[in-house]
Amino acid sequence: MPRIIMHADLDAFYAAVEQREHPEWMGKPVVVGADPKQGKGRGVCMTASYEARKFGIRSAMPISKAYKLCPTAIFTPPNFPLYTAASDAVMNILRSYSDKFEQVSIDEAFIDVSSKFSGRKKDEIESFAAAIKNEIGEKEKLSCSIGVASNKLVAKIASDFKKPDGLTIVELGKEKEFLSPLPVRKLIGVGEKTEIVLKEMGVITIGELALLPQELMLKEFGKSGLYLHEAANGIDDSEVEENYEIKSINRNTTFEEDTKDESLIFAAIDEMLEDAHNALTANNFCCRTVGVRVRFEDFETHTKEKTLNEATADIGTIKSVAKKLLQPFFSDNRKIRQVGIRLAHLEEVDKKQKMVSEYFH
Ligand code: TTP
Ligand code: MG
Repeated sequence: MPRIIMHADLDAFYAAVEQREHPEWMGKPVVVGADPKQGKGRGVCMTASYEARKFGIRSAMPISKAYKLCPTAIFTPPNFPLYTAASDAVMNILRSYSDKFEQVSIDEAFIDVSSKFSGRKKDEIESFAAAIKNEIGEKEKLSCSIGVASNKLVAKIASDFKKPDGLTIVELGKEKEFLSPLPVRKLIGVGEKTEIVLKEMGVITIGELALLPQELMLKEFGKSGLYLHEAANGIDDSEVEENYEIKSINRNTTFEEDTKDESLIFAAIDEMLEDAHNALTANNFCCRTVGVRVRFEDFETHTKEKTLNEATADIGTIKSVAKKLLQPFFSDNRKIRQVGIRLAHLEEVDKKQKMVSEYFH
């Protein structure tokens, strides 16, 4: 079955967070990075708002050069805790729309949403992606660009196609046509060196690269030549998979009004656990630790966790552990403002099964 994959990438991420935190910077050139010290500072730009990009300022550019291009820009040092928190919130939104989720960097992720559609109607896909963009805009006040395609390779290039605030859908069967006019550099794996070699071979666009015979690519670039050949032809079978680096799955719910209503609180916990459990099983994981987090009306926050003897992916077990952990909080007089859950010590189910079968054979 052909898949529907989306790639979302936040626009001018660090700079956009800074503009959100300093509304007076909205609409102005903002550069996040080193202190330019009147053009004599060292270090580089991490990113620049789109207003600053109009002056030619780019990521990785020396800050002294950025200062020369636009001395009146707002130069600000990075505030990583702020970016991490914004990233986590956005990733949770993206995850909530997906069957499978894979975070690629602080501001981009792939989601596999194949099961959300019965066909591949463009307007349905468009409104689904628009809903994601809307939620990120409403809740996090950030804008992103989304690319949609039948594979990760094309979806990623599509998200970069119309930035900022873009939405590009590449229809099934049109992958090659979409890639064809773009420069080879857009393909992951084509760096400066490969670009130069290809140029010497007379190849500038992905379409031209696609025409080179497989044998020639193998001869020129070895194994990666075969990858490049497939990529240029819009072929990529790699799955969207939860990053193996992830250590835990966390979810939080803030109530509209602070509450002591046990059924309301348990319902929120159940919903978050089911959502986290979906993420867990979609990626073939089980967990050993189940945790809950309670924030009272005065913002005092408590966490409780239980580590099980054996990893589990059983939703019943996970729910009953969480409920037991939560129970003592109800004897407190204060109302609850926010509850959260955490599944941690994640293990890959396959790995565990493999170990077991190796042990028995
Ligand atoms: P990008 O997604 O590459 O860039 P961006 O989000 O700023 O702009 P856009 O996607 O709209 O083109 O990178 C995400 C963040 O990573 C960026 O905001 C800052 C950081 N970053 C660096 O610190 N150094 C770099 O060289 C790059 C490219 C990014
Ligand atoms: Mg980005």
